[in-house]
Amino acid sequence: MSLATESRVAQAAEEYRPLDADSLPAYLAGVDSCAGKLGGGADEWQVDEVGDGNLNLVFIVRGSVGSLVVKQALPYVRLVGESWPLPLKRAYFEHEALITEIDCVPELVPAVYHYDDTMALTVMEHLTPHIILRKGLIAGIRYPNLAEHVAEFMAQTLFKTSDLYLPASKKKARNAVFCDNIELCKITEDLVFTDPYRIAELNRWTTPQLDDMAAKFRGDAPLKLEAQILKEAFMGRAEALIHGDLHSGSIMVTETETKMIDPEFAFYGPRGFDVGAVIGNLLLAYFSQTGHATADDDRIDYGIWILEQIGLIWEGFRNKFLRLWETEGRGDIYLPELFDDPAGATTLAAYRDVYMKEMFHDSLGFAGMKMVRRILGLAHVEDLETIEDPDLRATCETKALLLGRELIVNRRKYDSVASVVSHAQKLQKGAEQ
Ligand code: SR1
Ligand code: MG
Repeated sequence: MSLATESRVAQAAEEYRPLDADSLPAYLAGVDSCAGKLGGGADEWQVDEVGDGNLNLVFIVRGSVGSLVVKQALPYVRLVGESWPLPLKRAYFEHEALITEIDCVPELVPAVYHYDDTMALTVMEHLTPHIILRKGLIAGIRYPNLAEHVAEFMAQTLFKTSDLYLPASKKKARNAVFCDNIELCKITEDLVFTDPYRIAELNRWTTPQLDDMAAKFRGDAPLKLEAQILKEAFMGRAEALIHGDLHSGSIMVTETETKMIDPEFAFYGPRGFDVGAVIGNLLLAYFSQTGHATADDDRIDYGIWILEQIGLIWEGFRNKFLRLWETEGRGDIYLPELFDDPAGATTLAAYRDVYMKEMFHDSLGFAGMKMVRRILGLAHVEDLETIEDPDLRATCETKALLLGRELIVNRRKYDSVASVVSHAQKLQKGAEQ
């Protein structure tokens, strides 16, 4: 732990206190930038605790003039309780990541009004009438700008924090800052890359329906080998500042707007991890659609819409990333004069091709890991959990597990999203069961 971090942690231990609906107004009244946004006096502000995530407190505060959101870290994992302590310094990394993202794509992240290191608290723009994308996908809502926005967010943040854009000294310095986000990385290392492949106390799944499948996964040598390779990539490849938890619960939407939230898991890791999180969660949404069908809507068309978004997101991301490379590639890793010779253009095209193909395969592997962990690990997703009939839920989950495994083990065989989509559709129709 760095000295700066140590002193921050020590100070936080002395003065930190979790806020609640009674104490928050007095706190905000002392912060001019926030009090002004709310308007009126603290006694008029309405506070609602709305946090439904796994880790933190989240409040919406409404005043006569405006509203805002307060997110405060708790010293433990909210989902599990005080038996699982978690350092408050994650609020620092979340704020650092947020301001980096704001530099890259201000229109795609919430504005930050105030940050308090000691209280592990950030005050942000209240996104309204936005809803969590995951809830929109469960409700069967289409978002015409989603793919474009998600692709833009990932291309800008993953390119502009990489060696293709930053001088090596700056990139290494930023990497050093985020290296200390150890405990949140460890959550991912355990919950995504390890626990679903072993007997672990916190694992859970739809039982008894998936008991055999869970056991099979724990004994599946090719699957465990590739999971291990992907875990090493996650732990060792400091390619860009990744959001680190870019699932559909970390994206807020209206029909026209999209905002990426909650980057507390951010660190310098493999670019494909964010892309994979998006793809994996859309695939989970896809396989859950049968579970949300009604007499009026079999959700087949909506499932097709979800699959189309995966293609649009990958292609949009790829094109935007390559365009940024062409127009703003100035980092120490990339010297255009190296490609000035007669064969240069071909060599550069080949390099870009290898770069994007590797990122595509990484993304598919991470997508698969994200799918498996949400069905066999601790933290599940509402898309599947809200399917009340356990047999129907297990049927959806089985298809998702089969595709997850396929993407992990055979990711290098796929050369396009179309081939992934076609495999997903075959599984959905039961052709390969
Ligand atoms: C114990 S935290 C469980 C999960 O919640 C977060 O959103 C991350 O995805 C983490 O793995
Ligand atoms: Mg979160």
